[in-house]
Amino acid sequence: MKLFWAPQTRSTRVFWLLEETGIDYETERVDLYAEDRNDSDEFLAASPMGKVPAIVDGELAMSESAAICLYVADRYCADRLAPAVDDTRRGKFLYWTMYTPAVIEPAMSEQFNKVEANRARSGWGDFDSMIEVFDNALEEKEWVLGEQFTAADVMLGSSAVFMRMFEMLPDSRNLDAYADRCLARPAYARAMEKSSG
Ligand SMILES: N[C@@H](CCC(=O)N[C@@H](CS)C(=O)NCC(=O)O)C(=O)O
Repeated sequence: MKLFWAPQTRSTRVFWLLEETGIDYETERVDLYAEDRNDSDEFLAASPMGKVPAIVDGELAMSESAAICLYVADRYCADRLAPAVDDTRRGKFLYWTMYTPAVIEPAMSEQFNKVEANRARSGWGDFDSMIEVFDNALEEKEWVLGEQFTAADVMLGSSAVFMRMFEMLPDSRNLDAYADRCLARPAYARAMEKSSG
């Protein structure tokens, strides 16, 4: 498996997931800010929009961090990082893995850019409802599905850490403690080291 990445981007979450799996992988850094950016055909086949992260795994070339997390967890770490398809927790696992790109990120972007929210018309609701739902999901839980850490926590945890870094995380005991638990994982520390550039 090869991971295309750039420092301080969503690539970190895929590094984190790969470190959680323990599988071997190689990496190729993409210079997103090069003046004469000349992306390789291999990278563009994986990421037609030229965005990181992206992976190539044998004949598969793909991008979108949540899709990559689902693919890698299912393919290489089923049961440990992803509940099986016939596990009753599977639906919530999919819901929470997609919550980052479908709800957290658009709501964050709206908040950050001071765009007026329209809760009913936006698929992601608004920033405050996004936080409330996220926070409630972690009430008395270590990880979003309970005791088991999964790929959904990689997506959600990276978002919680990111929001805290940008001082967007409101006072919330659950989310703050969750971000701390993510940061304390050895795989997270290894991912930060490898993706710091
Ligand atoms: N929805 C995508 C977003 C990917 C994305 O926006 N990547 C940014 C870095 S975090 C990027 O590659 N930007 C550079 C560019 O668009 O040229 C995902 O979750 O993977």
